[in-house]
Amino acid sequence: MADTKQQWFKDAKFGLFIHWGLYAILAGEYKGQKTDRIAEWIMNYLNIPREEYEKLAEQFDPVNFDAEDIVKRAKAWGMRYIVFTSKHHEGFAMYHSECSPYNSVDATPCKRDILKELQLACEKYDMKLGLYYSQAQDWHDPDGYVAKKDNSHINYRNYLDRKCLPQLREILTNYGKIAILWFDTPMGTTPEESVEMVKLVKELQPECIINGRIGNELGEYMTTGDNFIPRLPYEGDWEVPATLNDTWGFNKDDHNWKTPEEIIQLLVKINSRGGNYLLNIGPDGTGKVPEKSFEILDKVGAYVQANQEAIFATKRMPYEPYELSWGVLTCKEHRLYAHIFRPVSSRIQILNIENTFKRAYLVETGEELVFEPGRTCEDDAYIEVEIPKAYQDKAYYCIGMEMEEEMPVFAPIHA
Ligand code: FHN
Repeated sequence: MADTKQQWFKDAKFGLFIHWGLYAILAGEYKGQKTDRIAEWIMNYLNIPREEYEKLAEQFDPVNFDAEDIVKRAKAWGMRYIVFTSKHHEGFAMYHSECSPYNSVDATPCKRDILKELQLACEKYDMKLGLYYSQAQDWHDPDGYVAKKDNSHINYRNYLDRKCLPQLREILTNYGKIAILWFDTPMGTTPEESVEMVKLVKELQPECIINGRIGNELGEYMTTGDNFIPRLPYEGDWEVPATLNDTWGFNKDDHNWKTPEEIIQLLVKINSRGGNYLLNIGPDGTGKVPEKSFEILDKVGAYVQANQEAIFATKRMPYEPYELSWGVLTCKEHRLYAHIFRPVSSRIQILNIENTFKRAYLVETGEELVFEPGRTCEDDAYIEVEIPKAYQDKAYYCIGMEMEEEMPVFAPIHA
């Protein structure tokens, strides 16, 4: 069972992923050719030669990037950590790297160390900072892996010694406390090579958590597939990396945004099953985050803030019901929470929680609610909670219930 042994990660529940690199300048289109796939893969999908692609760095002048603004907003949305792409598969470092001039300071007119800006903003607003680093795929380095292409000629060892390991050392040395090292697509990385990376991370920052995509089962928590939610509550520490539309990097033609309501439901569903939701934004080539992302996240943030106690530090539901026709349950210690996503009429009923209920209340206001525990003719325990008149045609609110006994942490749900 994956265990980070770090309470902050177990309690965090909601984080912000930021995918940003040179691909944002192309925004899904190169020389009139578009990609309708994830836009940060444009170099790979459209077979853009390395010498052509790297010229994008000369255009990198993100006048609209404001690290503080993003961090402040993430805080307001209730997010507890940020994971930023220090180097994605394209190979471009978004910080001042000594071991490769292909970076946001040396190769650009703006000469900005983006990671430093983000680090300072995170420190100022007390936000945990994690770093994404593409350890195997590097489409710029002749010895890095390139997915979907022939890799028989590469000398991965060479790339590890020249670029990957030295860059990991840099990002773990020059940018303060790093909460997570977020590896991705290990490709042909051997167990020994993954161990080298783990050792380096832990030598430099013993408390830095390593995600599941280090590969070779060496991660300290499970990273699910992109946008993939386990069907049932899942044991241990885990996280779902997810998009707001269909891309990570900015794509000007991707307007397939999820609604705020969908995102709230996904967040609570993931929390109810025991996981964290790492939700992405992709700034454009100038560093501006799409307005639509803000619009969605402002609404999600309003729900999260109003119902914080029913989200943060919750535990996975130990047994059914996890979901009901009107919404999803979360729990922690002596409390059970009913997140209501569809209007219910005058009451809700929750079956099968064997406990003594002491109190029911509206989480956002603290208003006490009338409740009645009982047993069905089949002798199943239930609790019924009366919905106040003003809420009877509403959705997206939460009811808290206090119980005599703590919810058990574990029950053999996969039996
Ligand atoms: O290939 C990457 C992709 O571009 C993106 O970074 C996601 C985020 O989880 N990870 C890989 C695909 O799973």
